Amino acid sequence: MKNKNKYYVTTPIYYPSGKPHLGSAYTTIAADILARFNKLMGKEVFFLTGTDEHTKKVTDEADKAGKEIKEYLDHITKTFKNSWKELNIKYDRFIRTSDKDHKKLVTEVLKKVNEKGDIYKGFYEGHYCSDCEAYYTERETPNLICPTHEKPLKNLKEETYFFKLSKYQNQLLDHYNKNPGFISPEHRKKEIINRVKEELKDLSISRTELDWGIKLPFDNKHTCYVWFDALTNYLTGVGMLEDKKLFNKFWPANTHIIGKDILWFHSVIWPAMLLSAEISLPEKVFAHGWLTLKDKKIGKSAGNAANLDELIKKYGVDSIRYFLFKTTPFGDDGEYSEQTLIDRHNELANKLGNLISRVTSLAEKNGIKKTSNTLTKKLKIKDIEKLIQNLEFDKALNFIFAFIDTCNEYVQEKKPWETKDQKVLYELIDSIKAVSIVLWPFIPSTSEKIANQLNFKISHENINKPIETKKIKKGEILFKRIE
Ligand code: ME8
Repeated sequence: MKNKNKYYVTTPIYYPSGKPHLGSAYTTIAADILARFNKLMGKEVFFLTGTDEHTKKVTDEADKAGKEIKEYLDHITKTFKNSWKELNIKYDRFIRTSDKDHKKLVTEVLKKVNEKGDIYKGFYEGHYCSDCEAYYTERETPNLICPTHEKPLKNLKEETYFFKLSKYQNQLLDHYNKNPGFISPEHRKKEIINRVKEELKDLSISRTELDWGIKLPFDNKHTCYVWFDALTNYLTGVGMLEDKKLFNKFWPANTHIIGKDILWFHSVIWPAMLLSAEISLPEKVFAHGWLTLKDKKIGKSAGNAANLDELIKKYGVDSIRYFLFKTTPFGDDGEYSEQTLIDRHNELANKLGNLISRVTSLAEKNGIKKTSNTLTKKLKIKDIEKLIQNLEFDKALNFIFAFIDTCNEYVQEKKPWETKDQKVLYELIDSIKAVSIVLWPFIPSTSEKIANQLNFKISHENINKPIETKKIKKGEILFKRIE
């Protein structure tokens, strides 16, 4: 039976061929928002992220750096962990595909799929992008240039093992049909379904030219295709091999969050692998849009324009988190600009920061008196919760900030600096409490500062439970305006 009290969310596992950047941070923060939100709703949460290490790019980068692969990987995974810590990401496991349990599980899955008769030996000839680690047909890319990386594709000719992806065409279509929420957003779902209906080719899942990776258990001259290896991380990460109890509690995953560039792998190849291995399918695959710079996907090459460490230093984590999810609907592409980031930061200062500093300084001076709070009724909690659950983060933030505007207008209208009305000040303090709790998934460290200052606990039941604090102290300035 379906366990509604648990929530398992994943990010893609990133190629550790360079430091994390604003694009990888985008997905990881989104997963963190969902993990925190579901925790707040009282669910038991498991949040998985990590690195996808068996890619040729890793060996190239290690060579360039003059390091052994392991030394290079240990160093770069540390930079990922550091960045996630800086960004206040609270994952439960950081999986590396070089982890022992993962290699063992990939071997098990390969054996199972092979025993099922879904793997056969053949010969592959076609085009490959080693940055996407993906095969392309001439129909998809008539100019033989990778549509994502804009680099020439490599011509591959080799003996390979194929996975019988074509066999699962009808089962996949049936699954999409019966589970309309499986692929999101809607317009991307249509594209995938049309492609699957048109044709599903068997997938080459091994390479003889590459040594770096996991060997096929039935032919050790072949190295497992990096995507077959990587997708399996979602099972290893939640203990399929080493912790059955954990696995039984959390699998199937509730939400795989990914970028639109890797939707095919997650909505077609991954479920087909699971069908073949007779493992239940995840509930939802959500493909978000790209952060772009001059209309190009931000990546390592974006350089300093979107350097994560610099941005964190300059604007603070919560301004970045807020900016990323307030500016663009999560499913769409969004053009990055530092000016927009500054505008968002100032919005936090002018709206939230201003409300808190005015109200707490008046409450410190005049005191507060408990009363029933009519103001918080205007905070549309149920709508906000539904929007977050649907990954409509920008809309949820619009609702929350509309309420902050209402609170600021209430201050103007009631003029507590003249009336010294302790009941009005109580209503405002109690509303700040409610708003800080719903903002916690988005800007956790700010919410926690407010909770410390006003002495309440961040919990779902406290959204509507009247605040008991009697003495209010004005705190530090939360966001300094940038001119
Ligand atoms: O694809 N905007 O790893 P990867 C938004 N290892 N999101 C972006 C982005 C941008 N400009 N740039 C990157 C891989 N991303 C595989 C995944 S999963 C089993 C294996 C995010 O390092 C986005 O989520 O290329 C994208 O899907 C992911 O980083 C790709 O990271």
